[in-house]
Amino acid sequence: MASTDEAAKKEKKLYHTKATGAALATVKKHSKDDSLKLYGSCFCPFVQRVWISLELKQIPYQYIEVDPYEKPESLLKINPRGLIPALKHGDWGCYESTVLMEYLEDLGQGISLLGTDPKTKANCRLWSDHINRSIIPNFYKYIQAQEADKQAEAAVEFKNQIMKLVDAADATGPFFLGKDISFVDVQFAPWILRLNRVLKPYRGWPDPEPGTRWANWVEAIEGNEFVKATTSTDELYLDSYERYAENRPNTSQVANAINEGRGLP
Ligand SMILES: N[C@@H](CCC(=O)N[C@@H](CS)C(=O)NCC(=O)O)C(=O)O
Repeated sequence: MASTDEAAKKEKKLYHTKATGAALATVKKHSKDDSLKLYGSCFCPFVQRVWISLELKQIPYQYIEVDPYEKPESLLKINPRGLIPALKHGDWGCYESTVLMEYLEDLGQGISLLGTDPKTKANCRLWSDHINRSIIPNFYKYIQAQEADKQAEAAVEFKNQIMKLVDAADATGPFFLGKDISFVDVQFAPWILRLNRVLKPYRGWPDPEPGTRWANWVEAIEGNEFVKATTSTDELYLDSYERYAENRPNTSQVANAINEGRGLP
């Protein structure tokens, strides 16, 4: 009985509203006013995609931490749906992480993540679509599943969708197109980071088998300096995702969409 009482009393962990570790240092470096503003939250993987792109390209920007569940007016003005990431460039604003990554690419500043070859670009867009449509929704299905059989089913599907991407990647790697990080890697990186920090503790997600193509990819993402610069300490992710792992009501628009069998918002 005591253990049930303890469980009932267990304090619910909430999402964080301030970056920690290396990500906090980056936030501080980018706190000054700039014509390019990224509205984001420290725990959000969709934001992290855009944030990594800015860091990789070394484009000057201002990082503005917002709580997307409080939906401040400054965010709603850019994105009436109140989702982050949102980008403001001068008087113009836009949202949707993939669209924003393409926008930064089109600015033509810093390194290019898509390159110039039309066929390579089309291939990257194809696999970016696979990440958005088939990998990410299965990440949430897996973390939100409560019954053991549903979790096992979701784990298989999630892994299968990842392996399709691994099979489509350059054979040597370690990144999707070869030795350099590019668009598809950045699209996937935030969820790769959350395998070890979220799916492992909450669902027992296994470490990749050493020496495999998949293991080398994960290692390369974890070791990239610009990915690291946008990553908080492990506790921030563990706490922020407890509400997904418990599938608490009204966790987020993403969680609702998954529970209702819809695509990502
Ligand atoms: N499809 C969007 C998804 C963005 C998204 O769902 N962001 C979450 C935070 S990780 C959010 O803003 N949630 C607010 C809410 O659920 O109301 C994108 O790629 O930018």
